[in-house]
Amino acid sequence: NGGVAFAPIVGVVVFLLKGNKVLLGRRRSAVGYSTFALPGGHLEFGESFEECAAREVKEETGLDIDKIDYLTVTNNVLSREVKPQHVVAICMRAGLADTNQMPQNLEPDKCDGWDWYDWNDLPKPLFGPLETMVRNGFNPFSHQSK
Ligand code: 8DG
Ligand code: MG
Ligand code: MG
Repeated sequence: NGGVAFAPIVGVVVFLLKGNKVLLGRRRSAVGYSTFALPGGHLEFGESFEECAAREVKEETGLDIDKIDYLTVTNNVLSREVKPQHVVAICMRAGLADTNQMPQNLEPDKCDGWDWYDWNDLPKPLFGPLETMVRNGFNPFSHQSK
């Protein structure tokens, strides 16, 4: 759980891509309240990044993902939040296992709902860590996974 953390925590976030769109939801959590963010959550004991990505996307949206790969990592010190936290975010990319699947809002206490957004016309405000990536020119479509 991502409450007050006195040590850095590991997050896994997923750029779920469909055509030229990415899945985002407006957060209801205290951290990043009301900002648009990727699906994702915290790495659990023993999980691979891919397992965590698939589990969090399933828990939050009901979607099954595939072609999961690693993109990059970001170091986010969210010191100005009501619940300050320092999260190392592992950023993954994935596609839909079945392109006809529709996202469901399975954690309505944490999110207002999921939708697809054109990468060139992202909603505002973005969650701080995502905003920083976009400002730095990060592009999940063209990024070479390593
Ligand atoms: P969990 O209890 O399900 O494990 O956690 P969660 O409630 O789903 O966690 P979260 O706040 O959605 O996010 C996981 C961590 O990743 C959190 O410390 C914030 C960080 N994070 C980023 N960027 C993004 C992002 O774009 N989306 C999400 N969801 N989290 C992000 O650094
Ligand atoms: Mg979660
Ligand atoms: Mg989450």
